[in-house]
Amino acid sequence: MLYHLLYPLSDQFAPFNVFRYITFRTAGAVATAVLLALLCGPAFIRTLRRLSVGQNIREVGPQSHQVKAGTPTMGGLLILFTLVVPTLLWANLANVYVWLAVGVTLAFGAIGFLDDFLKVRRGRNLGLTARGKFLAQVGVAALAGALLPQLPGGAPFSPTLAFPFLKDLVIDLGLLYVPFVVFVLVGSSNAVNLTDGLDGLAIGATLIAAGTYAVFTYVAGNRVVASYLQVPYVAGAGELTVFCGALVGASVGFLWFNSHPAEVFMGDVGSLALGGGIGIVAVIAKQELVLALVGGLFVLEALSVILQVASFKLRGKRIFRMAPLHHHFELGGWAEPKIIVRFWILSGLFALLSLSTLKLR
Ligand code: 57M
Repeated sequence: MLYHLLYPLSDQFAPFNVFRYITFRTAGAVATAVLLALLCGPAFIRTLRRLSVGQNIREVGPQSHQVKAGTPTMGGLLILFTLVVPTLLWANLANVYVWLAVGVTLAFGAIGFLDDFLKVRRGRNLGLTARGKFLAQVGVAALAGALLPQLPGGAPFSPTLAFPFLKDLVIDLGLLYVPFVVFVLVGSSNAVNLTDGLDGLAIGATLIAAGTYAVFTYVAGNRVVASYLQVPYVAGAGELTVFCGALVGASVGFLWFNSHPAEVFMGDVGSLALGGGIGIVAVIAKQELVLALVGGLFVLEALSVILQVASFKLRGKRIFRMAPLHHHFELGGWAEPKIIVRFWILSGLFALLSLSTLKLR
């Protein structure tokens, strides 16, 4: 909004010329999101407590988690508020990708909210059925995938898949594009959801992923840089850098309260939204395959569950002490903070590796 209000005044007041720069508006979005979260967080958490929106801890979990019972959950509402407001404040609202990213994030958040709300109201860790949740996610993702090539304004969005390292390999997915987008969005949403099992773990990894995609979207939206680095140019994708900046700020702000010992959990309203938001940014920037690297921790956590369940069903034996992976180390005697920080370090290394794909082609 500020872009539309202040940039036109740059003729009368030259300093307002800065509002044309994505970098400046991204920095503004980061700062606004952090400030908003730190200002609104305490009152928001008090409200969750007053409304008894507390986390039910499942028996199956590590005993160490029982002390967390009653921790306010649905903190994802604060993340969404401190993500969307700065985005609408600092991004160019004529950019259709901004609205698609915000829309997909909020839609996944709504699915998570319903799940959290049912869990809290029933006083048990049983919200939406796994099938219901999955179908709702597939529906939102399919709509986003179908809409993308039809979006008004800007250059037509081609349903193609680019590959990291292989600059000349671009495949037109045609009708397979929608199922592909569904796979990316539903996969990333559930991967973040599974990862969100230790204080600050998911939000810290999200912070790193959002900062990494701020680079990828900036590059994708800049014709000169995209051409130099030989990555797909997506006209208008640069505005998503502002969205990624707001997501970095919102993550920093939430981590302030979610750090161990957590005063609040994000809930499915947060984890599903964050995964959906990172996923749609990766799709628009045409950097979907590299998401497996940027979100390397999320992939490891999801894989650990898939392997554990498969092994349990096929062999009747577990591979890990418990899945997802963070519980395996917890049951192995690692302290929670140590697991969290080491997993963040892994996330950071994955992010650096992903950025190397910009150069190694
Ligand atoms: C998402 N939710 C946390 C919190 C958070 C198939 C199976 C692997 C599915 C999986 C599952 O149900 N995952 C659901 C993980 C839960 O966190 C809540 O959920 C929101 C995110 N969706 O925002 O509201 C618990 O995680 C802890 N937590 C923190 N700090 C945080 O900042 O400590 C969360 C955020 C919270 C809190 O204890 O209650 C969760 O873990 O459920 N199931 C599992 O992950 C279970 N693993 C399992 O069953 N493994 C089996 C097989 C079937 C894979 C095995 O290994 O044999 C774990 N679930 C629980 N505890 N509750 C086991 C440990």
